Amino acid sequence: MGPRPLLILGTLVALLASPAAALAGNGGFGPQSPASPNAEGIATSFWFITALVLGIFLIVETLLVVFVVRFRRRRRPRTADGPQIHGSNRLELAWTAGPVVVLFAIAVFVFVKLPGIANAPDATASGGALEIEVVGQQFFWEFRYPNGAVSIDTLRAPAGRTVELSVTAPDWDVIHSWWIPRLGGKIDAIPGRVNTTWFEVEEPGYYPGQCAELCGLFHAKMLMGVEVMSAGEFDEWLTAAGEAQRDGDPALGQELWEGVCAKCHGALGPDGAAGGYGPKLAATTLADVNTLENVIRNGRALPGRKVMPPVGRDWTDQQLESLYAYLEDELGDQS
Ligand SMILES: [Cu+2]
Repeated sequence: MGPRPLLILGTLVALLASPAAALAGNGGFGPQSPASPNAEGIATSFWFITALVLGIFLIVETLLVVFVVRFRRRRRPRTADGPQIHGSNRLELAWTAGPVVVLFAIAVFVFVKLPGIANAPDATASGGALEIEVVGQQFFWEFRYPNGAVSIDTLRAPAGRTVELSVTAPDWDVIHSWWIPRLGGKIDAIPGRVNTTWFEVEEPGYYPGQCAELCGLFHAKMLMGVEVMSAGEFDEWLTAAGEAQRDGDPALGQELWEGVCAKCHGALGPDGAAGGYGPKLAATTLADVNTLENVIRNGRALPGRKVMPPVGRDWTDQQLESLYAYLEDELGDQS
């Protein structure tokens, strides 16, 4: 073998080795390991299509290389035409039927998988499905549980039970997208519209996600996650949170402050880091409950420019009380 074929062979081997690296783990282009049946359906479809695509790629590239070598010019003069070949019914039928079969296989596979991805299973066992409202806002996620409890950015859920999510955004806000990769596909949070999705997780743990629709300057701060606990732990938490939040709960207040206020305005206190957007809030401003409520409910606008969205227009009084309770605790400690 001369130097040129060696070079070609070397390049080929290198190219064939690279998909292995690309496919390895979550650092590659594969989906994250699924933890819910709908995510499982998405991942299986992904790998089915990937296998077909890689197979076709190998066949096409191998043929290409074989033809390049076999039908190379050799000693024919540059100006001479190669042999003229016309028509081959069998070949033409094959390259028409082949892609049809491949596309049909993909369509059938996906349509078989789709109901298991889109529809939550009928939850007759274990107390039926748990329904949670998910509201996407600039720049946080709010979760409302059946007993009135609220949490911010971390959705808590029981293991082994179907959780159905109604995903939306308030009228004055923009479109966001709910996405916990290990628990299913993306679902848009659209102002004035309710989309539904679901998950069911067996393993307690934390499943991180992120807003998947560019929704403004602090889009990247819309991180969220699902904290899955055992059914007993979850029931305990939900009951306790529901009761505590009725009269203002500093724990929820902290979630509200950190999830809603601090992302733009920075941490509390003179030593706290400044926010990336919006002024750092002075303790005196935060202690003035009336001003605070007005800004939270109505936002702030300068002529022709929206400065701050009305983040808490839909908040319950309990949510405001919770925020005040937290601020009171914190600011009291600092003075
Ligand atoms: Cu968003």
